Amino acid sequence: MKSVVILISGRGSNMEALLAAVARGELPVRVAAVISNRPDAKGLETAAQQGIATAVVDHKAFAGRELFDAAMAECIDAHAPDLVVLAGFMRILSEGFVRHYEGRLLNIHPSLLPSFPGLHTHERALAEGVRIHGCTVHFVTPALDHGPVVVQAAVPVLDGDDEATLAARVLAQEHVVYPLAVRWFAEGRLRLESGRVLLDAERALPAPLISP
Ligand code: NHR
Ligand code: GAR
Repeated sequence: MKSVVILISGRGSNMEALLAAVARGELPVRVAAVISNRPDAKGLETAAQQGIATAVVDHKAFAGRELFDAAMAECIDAHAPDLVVLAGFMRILSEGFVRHYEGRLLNIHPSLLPSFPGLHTHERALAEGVRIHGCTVHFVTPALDHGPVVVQAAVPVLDGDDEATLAARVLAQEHVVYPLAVRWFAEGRLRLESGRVLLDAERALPAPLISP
């Protein structure tokens, strides 16, 4: 069974959705650890209550991003995971870190990428007046929120929505698609090849060099 390390920064509801899917037998992975860059992340308590190993790598304790990323990578690699999952993780990761986990690092972003990369996505979607919003699971590449898309879920923007109501509608979909994407990876059905996402793609065997 594949093992997963989940990185969080706060509430951890996406982490909870993943753990719940594992508990229901719908997600065949072993969650090796939950790691936060913030010591006060609520999700750490939730994970510990469920018997999952937790760790904190506090970005404030490091002089720069590269040093933080190196410490984070060391903490992750101690668990030798097959997959690293960003679940509301709020620190931009350096190119070296991202390359180290190429093809085994997923993120969920609260917009329909490539619209609204970065922060404050719901506020910006409301300000733009879009009628459809949503979330995106993507492989992480060095270009922030521009990695190859695995799956997206769309929701309507309704009259009278504010940031909170819109965020809640999107979050409910995040909790559906993230366990789905991680499951595809766990089952060996999802991979990144030459920068493209492949789902259920059988590699054709090379034709044998035998003449009749
Ligand atoms: N790193 C790389 N290289 N590529 C991506 O696609 C990444 C990434 C790191 C995180 C998640 C992302 C999101 O889904 C993610 C994708 C944090 C910021 C940010 O500006 C932006 C996007 C995302 C995560 N962070 C501030 C920073 O200076 C700090 C903000 C805070 O601490 O609250 O790192 O949206
Ligand atoms: C989620 O909406 C996630 O998509 C978003 O933050 C929320 C975290 O909630 N992620 C980002 O904005 C990354 N920059 P959670 O901690 O309850 O999963």
